[in-house]
Amino acid sequence: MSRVTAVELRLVGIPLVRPFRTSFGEETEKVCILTRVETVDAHGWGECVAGPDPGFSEEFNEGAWLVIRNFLAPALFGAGDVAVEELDRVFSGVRGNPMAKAAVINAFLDAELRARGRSLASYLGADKDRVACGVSVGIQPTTGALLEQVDGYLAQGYRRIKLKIEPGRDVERVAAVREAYPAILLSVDANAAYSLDDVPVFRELDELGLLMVEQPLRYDDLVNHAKLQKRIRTDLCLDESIRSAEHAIAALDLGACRIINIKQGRVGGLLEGRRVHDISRARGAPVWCGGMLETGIGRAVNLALAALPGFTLPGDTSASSRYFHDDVTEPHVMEPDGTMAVPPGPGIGVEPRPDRLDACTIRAERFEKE
Ligand code: SMG
Ligand code: MG
Repeated sequence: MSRVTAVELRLVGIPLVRPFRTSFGEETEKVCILTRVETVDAHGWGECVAGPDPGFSEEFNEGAWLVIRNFLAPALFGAGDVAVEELDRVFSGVRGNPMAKAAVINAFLDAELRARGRSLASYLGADKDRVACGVSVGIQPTTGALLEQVDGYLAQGYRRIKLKIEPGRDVERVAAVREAYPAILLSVDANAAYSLDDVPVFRELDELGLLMVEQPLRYDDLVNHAKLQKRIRTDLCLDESIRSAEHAIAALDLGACRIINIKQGRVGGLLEGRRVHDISRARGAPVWCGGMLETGIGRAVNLALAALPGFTLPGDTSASSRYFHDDVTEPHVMEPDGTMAVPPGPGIGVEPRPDRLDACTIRAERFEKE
């Protein structure tokens, strides 16, 4: 329970170590909003997983900025003393916009936990202090370039390789990686680039022993995912389609997927992320922690969530070095055994380094309770 006195937003930009190409676009720089919430007791940090354009979801940086400035921050200021569990109610006047809400809810929770000296992982109910790491490999210009990158990541210790695919750059490339590495945990992510007409493609992928096929069909289409799942052996995993615990229940009950990629930022923050974990676990569905190329702030949040007991598959929680030469926090480092430490300190357990934060800030704005 605490009272919010100020909310600060920063749009930050950090170059990526290499371009990241998916079926819906390419990024060469990470540009996102960092949130800082001040309460009467402490301050906390959050990160919005929206990007510069509405390509992955309807939300995008400039829109999220306005939602926070015009609606979420005023609602927080008006709420007085609140507990993090009450924020769903405080924000009930704002439909959707889970990424904007997550950025504020997580920062508030961080402040609460810092004030109490309690780590996020312990608050959430984590049962481990290290998590297994996978890595997501963007679409490469050639199969040779893809094999080279996979090689490099496996040498570093990553425990699961996920290949981004799109029509025309799928079966042949995935088969080449499978041939080179017959025994690795291998999955693919289509980011909604296919339709039910592509069942033959998924039947061919069925022969390659994949851990899962992630989000093959439209971002909002549970029914056709259920139809596809009936026609192939490989487990489907949903990402874009799951934007709340209710979606997770619907997807699992419909048979639209057997595995869920939990991105807390996509479902409205840590508490909703934990709900998705809980309902999946109760239904026996494995979950894993997705990634949105987060800075060290969002990565610390993901590591804490990924330490919950239902996260039984390696996630897209890769080391800072996979994304940035110079992160905003101290880098999160992966050991050669392919695991990364969950920050043990109070709250999310990391702070932005002031010099780095200033260097990568594009714009900042501060709102105070009147
Ligand atoms: O954070 O390592 C990461 C990226 C993981 O592939 C990844 N994310 O659909 O799962 C996904 C994509 C979405 C990010 S595109 C900016
Ligand atoms: Mg995905």
